[in-house]
Amino acid sequence: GAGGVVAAIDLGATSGRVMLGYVGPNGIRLEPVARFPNVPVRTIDGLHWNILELYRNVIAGLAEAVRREPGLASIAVDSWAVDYALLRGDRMLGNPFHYRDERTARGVEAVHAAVPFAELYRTSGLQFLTINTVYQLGAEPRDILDHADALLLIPDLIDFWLTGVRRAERTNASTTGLLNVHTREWDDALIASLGLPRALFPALIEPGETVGQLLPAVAEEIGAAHLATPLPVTAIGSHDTASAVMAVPAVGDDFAYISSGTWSLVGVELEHPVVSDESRAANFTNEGGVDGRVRFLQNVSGLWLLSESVRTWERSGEVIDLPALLAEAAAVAEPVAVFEVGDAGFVAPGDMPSRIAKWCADHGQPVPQSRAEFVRSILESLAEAYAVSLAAAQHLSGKVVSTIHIVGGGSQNALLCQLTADRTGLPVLAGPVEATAIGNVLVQARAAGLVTGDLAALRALVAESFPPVRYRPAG
Ligand code: LFR
Repeated sequence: GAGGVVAAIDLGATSGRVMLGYVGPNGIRLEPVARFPNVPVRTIDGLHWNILELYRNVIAGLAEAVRREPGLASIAVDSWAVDYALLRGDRMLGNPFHYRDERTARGVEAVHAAVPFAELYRTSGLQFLTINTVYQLGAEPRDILDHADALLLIPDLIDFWLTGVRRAERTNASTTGLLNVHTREWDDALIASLGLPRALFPALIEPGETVGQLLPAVAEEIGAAHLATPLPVTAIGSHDTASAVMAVPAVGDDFAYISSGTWSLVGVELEHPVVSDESRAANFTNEGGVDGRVRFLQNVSGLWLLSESVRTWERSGEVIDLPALLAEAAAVAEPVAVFEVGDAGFVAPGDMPSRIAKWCADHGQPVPQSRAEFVRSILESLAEAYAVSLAAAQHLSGKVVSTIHIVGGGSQNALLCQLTADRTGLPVLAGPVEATAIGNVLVQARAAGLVTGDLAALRALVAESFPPVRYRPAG
C-alpha cells in the first residue's frame, strides 16, 4: 500500500484518547489528537462508567481528527473488556456498570449454581474472574434481561452509536465467557443453560471487517459530511489487550508479553487454546486474538495498585510527584514485603496502602513504613507475580520463551522493567507505551489497504518504528 492515515479511539480504565495513525511501508507514526479522563461514578445502585461523557469526548476528538486530516481513511474503537450496555431498540437501558462494582459476587453464585466452573472453562476457556460478563449478567434482574433486545460491549456500543450497526467484535466477545473457545461462535447451549436470551447476542464480526459507515448525523457532527467518500468504522481487536498483543514488537516467535496498565496481562500467543485441568487450576485464560491467535494469559493485577495508592495519598490534599517517588523506591535498600497482588481484597476502589499494610501484617511480612517502601513493595510484588505467571504460561502451553516484551504504561516504569528482568532471569524489551493504539491503527490500516502483511510483518513494522528499550537481568 501507498500509506495513509486512520483514527484510533482507545478507551482505558483511567483515560481515553483519540489518535491519528500515519501508516506506510516505512513505518507508523502516532499523533495524539485528544486525551480525556475516564472517571467512574458511584450512584445509589453501584459503580458506573460515565459512558455519555466518554462518547462526547470521542465525538469531539473525531471532529478534531477530521479537521486535521480530511483524508482520513477509517475509524476504529477499542476499550477494556467485559463491560456492556443492554439496549432495547436504539435506547440504552440504564448506564453500564463498572466491572469493579460489587454486585458480581451475587452473579458468581447464580452462574455456578446453573453451570459448574469446570464446565464453563471447558466451553469458554476463560479464567475465573468475578468481572467476566457472564457473572455480571448473573446479577442482572430478570425483567431487565427480558426487556432488552441486545447486549453490546463498550466498543461495540460506540460503534453502534457511530454507525447504527450492532455487531459483537470477536476478540472482545471472547471475554464474555459465552463464546465457545474452539468454534469462536456464541455457545448457544451454554447461553441456554444460563437462562440468558440468545437474542441479546449480536452477529460476530472479525477484526479487519467493516462495521458500517458513519451515520449521516454523526458525519455532520464531526465535520465529515462533505468528504468525498463516506468514512467507514472498522472492526479491530476491540479488546484493548488484543490490540496491544497484536502490536508487540517481536522479531521471532519465542516471546512472552506483559501488557502492563491498570491490569497486567501476562502470557504467550498460541495457535490453539489450552483448556486442560491443569490450566484451569492455574486460572489461565484463552482469549481471542487478532488473526485467529489465542492469547493464553493471566490477569495479574497492575499499576492499579500504584495509582490507587497515589489517589489515597492525594486525598489529603497533597500532590504526589510520581517520578521522584519512583526514584526513592528504586533507592530502598532493605528488603520489602512481597504480597499477593491478586488478592481479592485489592479489587475494589479505596484506601490501597491500608489494605496492603493489613495483608503484610496478616501474613507475617514487613509492613512498608514509607511511601517509597510501599511503591517498592508494589513493584517487587508485581514483578514476582509476572515471573510466576510466565513460568506457568510456559509450563502449561509447552512454549519456551527467550524474551519478555512489556508494552503499555508499565513499559515506561524502568524500575518495574528491571525488577521483571531480575526476577524472571530473561531480557525485557520495553515499549511501545501506546501498543494498544498502534494495534488498533495497524489492523484498520491493513483493512484499508494502506499496508499489507501478516502478523509477523506488522510486528516488524512496529519494531522499526518504536525500537524497544532493553533491560538485562542482573547477575
Ligand atoms: C485491560 C483489560 C483486561 C481485562 C480488563 C477488564 O485493559 O481489558 O484485558 O481483563 O481490562 O476489562
